Amino acid sequence: LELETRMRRALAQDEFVVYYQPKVSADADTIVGAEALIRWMDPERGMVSPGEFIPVAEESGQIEAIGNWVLLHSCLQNKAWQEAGLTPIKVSVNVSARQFHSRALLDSVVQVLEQTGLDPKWLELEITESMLMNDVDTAVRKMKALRDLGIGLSIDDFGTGYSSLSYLGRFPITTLKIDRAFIADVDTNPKTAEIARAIIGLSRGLNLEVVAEGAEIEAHISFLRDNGCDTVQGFYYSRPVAAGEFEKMMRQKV
Ligand code: G
Ligand code: G
Ligand code: MN
Ligand code: NA
Repeated sequence: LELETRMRRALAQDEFVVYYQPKVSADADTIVGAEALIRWMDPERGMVSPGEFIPVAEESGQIEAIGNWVLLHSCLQNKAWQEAGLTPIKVSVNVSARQFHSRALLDSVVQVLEQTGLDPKWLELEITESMLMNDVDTAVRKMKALRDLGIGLSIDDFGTGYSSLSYLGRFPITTLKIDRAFIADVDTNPKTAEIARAIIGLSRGLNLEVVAEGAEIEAHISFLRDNGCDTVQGFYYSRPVAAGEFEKMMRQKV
């Protein structure tokens, strides 16, 4: 079967799963958040990577249904963790370009918040710079409407897009997420280290939370901690894991 057809069946037959990757506070070493990342357990082909099927879903329009599914399930899960008495965390959900530009996004978020009863401050959407640049005014209006709901907004893969820094002050965002390309050689390349320091400084100056992604080794962690990065995500702490395993990590702190 075509990927598109299999995806339609996957949604109906519950073959999608949300995995969670911890975001850790750089100074306290505690889990303060998670990125929700979709996984597809195809009964015939095993695990299919979102890098493979998200672009197809985006093309075919299925991304709206899949995106709403991820949003609902990660908010239900987060609410369940809170009701189980765990320290509240913020869950970040990736939004694709087509979802961001859809008229239905705002209503979908409102509906999920109502349906789950999750306090909006525990939800954040991750968007990329490239989604915002075609029509900056419209994007800013959409971001403001989302922020008015009380949720957070993060710029994902920051530093790799083509947005002008002059727009950064106009975007009503709460978080900058430094792309992992900058983190990878922060301990070996002095120029990369300087760029990472500048992004951290910029975020602090603009009162934004700054998250580093792709921290894989102790040297990345110590660099980020020493340079005032708030939050760190990466294989050093954990790969994305199923909800049950994530809950175990939260109970053990990291
Ligand atoms: O988790 P992994 O590294 O395999 O993710 C690959 C890509 O798929 C990343 O760019 C990630 O942002 C994207 N992705 C993962 N889950 C989702 C999702 O729920 N929605 C969207 N739009 N993209 C996702
Ligand atoms: O594009 P986006 O930033 O949403 O992609 C998120 C993906 O990045 C996650 O699904 C995860 O698989 C991947 N990722 C997370 N931490 C690391 C890391 O430490 N190293 C590498 N290479 N990839 C990571
Ligand atoms: Mn992301
Ligand atoms: Na990213």
